[in-house]
Amino acid sequence: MLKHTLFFISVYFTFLSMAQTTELKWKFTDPRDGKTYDLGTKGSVQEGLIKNGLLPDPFVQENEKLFLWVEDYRWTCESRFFLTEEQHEAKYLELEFPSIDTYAEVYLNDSLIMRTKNAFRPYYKDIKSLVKLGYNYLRVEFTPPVIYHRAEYDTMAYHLPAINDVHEIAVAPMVRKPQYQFGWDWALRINTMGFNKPVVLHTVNTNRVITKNVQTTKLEEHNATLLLSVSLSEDEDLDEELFWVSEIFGTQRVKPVTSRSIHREVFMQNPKLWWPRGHGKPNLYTDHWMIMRGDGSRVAELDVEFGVRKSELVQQEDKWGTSYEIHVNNKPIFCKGGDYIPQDIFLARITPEERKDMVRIMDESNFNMVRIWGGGMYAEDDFLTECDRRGIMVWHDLMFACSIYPGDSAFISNVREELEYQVPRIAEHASVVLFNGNNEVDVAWKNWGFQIRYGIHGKDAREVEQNYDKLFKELAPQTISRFAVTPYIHTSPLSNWGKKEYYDHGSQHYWGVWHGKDPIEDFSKKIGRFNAEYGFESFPEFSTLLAFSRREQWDLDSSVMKHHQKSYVGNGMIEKHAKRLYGNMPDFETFVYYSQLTQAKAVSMAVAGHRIDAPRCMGTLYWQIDDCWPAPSWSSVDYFHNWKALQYEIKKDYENVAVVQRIDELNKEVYYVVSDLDTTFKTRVNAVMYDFRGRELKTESFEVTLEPLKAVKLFEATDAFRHRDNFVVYFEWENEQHQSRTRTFVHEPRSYREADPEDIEVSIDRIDSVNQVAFVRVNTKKFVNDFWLSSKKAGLRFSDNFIPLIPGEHTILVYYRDIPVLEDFIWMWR
Ligand code: BMA
Repeated sequence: MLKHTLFFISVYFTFLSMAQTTELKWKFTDPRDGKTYDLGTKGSVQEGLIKNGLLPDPFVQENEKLFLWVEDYRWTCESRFFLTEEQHEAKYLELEFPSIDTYAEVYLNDSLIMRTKNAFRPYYKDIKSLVKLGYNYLRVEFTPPVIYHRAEYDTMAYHLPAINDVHEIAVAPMVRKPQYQFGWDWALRINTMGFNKPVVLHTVNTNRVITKNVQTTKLEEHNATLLLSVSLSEDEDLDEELFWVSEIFGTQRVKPVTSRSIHREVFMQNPKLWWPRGHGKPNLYTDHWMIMRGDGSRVAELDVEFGVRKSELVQQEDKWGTSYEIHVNNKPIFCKGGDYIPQDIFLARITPEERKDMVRIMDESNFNMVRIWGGGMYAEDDFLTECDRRGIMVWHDLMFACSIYPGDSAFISNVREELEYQVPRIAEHASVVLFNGNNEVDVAWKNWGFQIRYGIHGKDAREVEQNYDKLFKELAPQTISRFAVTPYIHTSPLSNWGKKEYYDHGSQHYWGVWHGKDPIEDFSKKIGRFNAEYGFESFPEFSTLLAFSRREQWDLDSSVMKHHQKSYVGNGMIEKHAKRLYGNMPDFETFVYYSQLTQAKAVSMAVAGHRIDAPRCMGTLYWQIDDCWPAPSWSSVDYFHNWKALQYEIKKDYENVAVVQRIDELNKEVYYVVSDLDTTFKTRVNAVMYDFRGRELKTESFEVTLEPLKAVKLFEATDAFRHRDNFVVYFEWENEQHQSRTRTFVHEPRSYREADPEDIEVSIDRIDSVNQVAFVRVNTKKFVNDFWLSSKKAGLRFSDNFIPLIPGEHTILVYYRDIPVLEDFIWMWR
């Protein structure tokens, strides 16, 4: 009998204001033979199967296919915990499931205590009256979404469109769990079941704080009004009058709002405002709060970090159409960044360090905004805190994407509970400047032919539209306004791509090149008022390819390569554009290299176009920053955080004061200086032009006065030398912090003879083992374009890459964890 199986539990005691927190350890049972295995404190049954050697790594080869059967069974997880007398006597004994995935029945000592149906919210249960001294047993029975919804699915009047759900029973929209785990055009399908976070037992004498929140409700020239709030996990018998003690704001009498929430309004004179990166300091305050009863007993005690700022989404009719601008503290901000997806198909194994590293990469690459895309997971606090501290604004989608969602009362109330938890938690972060209801749900219904494809007409179609309004125009904004002053928009994009006038109104996802047949140069020409998505795919570097394929499979037609390409458009699109830009690709390695160059060029063209177009265009977020497994995709850094060519290019394109290259209407290359600064800024831009033999041809110097959000044209490539074709132009300037910045472009209308291997000598010049930097010297006898230094070993970072090298000596800094040797490196050029 299962319940008699003895389990070990690992118990971590954390003493925090008298609280004991115990992370439960789980076992799971294989439904095929009844054998039990360790799961650990968190994770899915799929991860448990991998850990116990019952299934292989799903990322490798086509192993994903070996996981599909898991969804054909119900799964049981069990745990046992021991209660001491002291714990048993605690005032609250609470079980917390921070993110249980998704449909589960929870039994405590064989009695059903909870049914769960939403992985986006925590579940709590006060078990004080249900537990006994000594051992207690927990059993959780998971039902996969396809089984849970099967009967309903079979009798539905129409199926809810869910184009990315690859299962024949496509139920993704009905299920409140990350939508990409049902399959996506950059993700494998692994529909996890289990615990995204450890399940904890709290034995505490004071109620627990679930969310804390600080909202800047009013911002005037020299002062701000803030609303502070705290919500508790259990109903509490609160006094009519409580005392709120704050290190910053002093002590104040407050009245509870409900038996679980307490608010306090405070005023601040001359607050130090939180500013996005590049516009000032991201000032934050730290405070310690204590909420007490009249008799001195504590209701809550906590540390908080908050920022004072106001954010607005401004949409106004203007001479071009309708604007879409983020204003922070009354200043319009040009937003630069990308779209973020979950960093793994298995949420439980993404570490805080990996999330923080991703924010660090954004910071290093001069982002001031990241969009948390709606088909994934609500951002973790550690990610958002890192954004707060680095001044990276967050545009946060609610978790709905590319499907049609139900609107029945059970679904609505399920989402309401999710938002009541997520909104105050997320809105507390100063970095969060915008909530967006969904990704592409509105545009999908209006433009993707769902009505015909899914046979949704007449009253069914009206129901779809009513459901949309209920969810995204009533429930979401109403719930958000109860907890936050953060602006809300019901969808992104507001305007479809395609017709010319579409680009003049609101937000835009420009997919004309990838999903349409637009030429690649259209990236710099079809510009929305705020470009929240646009992108191009590439293949990851060789060490990443080796993580899932064998060398002999390095062929676009090998079934493993096809398997890892999840976009219906496929590798042909990459090949087509790469070939046009760079010529024939003799082998797979060259294809990988060209794919990255093509992607970098495509996105860079777009960014230059967007920045030059300011203030008509006020935002650029490319699709997509990261990956959830090793595979070709639109990402700029791969699953292992290796930078693709695009990431190096983006870093240069996103400088506050940047020299960018625009492809104009006549496909000419034109160089501009752009600035995001709030004030007029004067600088000198020096341009030195070399021929491919490294001879200096010409030097020019430009005194530029950069008005906020106005680009200054420097010159056209063809004007520089009417009689010469190929040349390199090296720009040098100072930014607003008097730091020297450089950027090199190659004007290459004519093909040239590529340097031979013997023309290039690569050596490790010096190792600085204190700072863990290797200085790699590259000596070239001939001109080398787009020189790419990569490593067979993963985990190296390079100061720059994919760069043109004029004949001579060049140094690339390589940041390492394990000292690299020359044999680790691979280099490519063209
Ligand atoms: C947009 C995104 C994603 C998708 C990407 C590439 O639609 O919102 O849904 O992965 O395009 O097709």
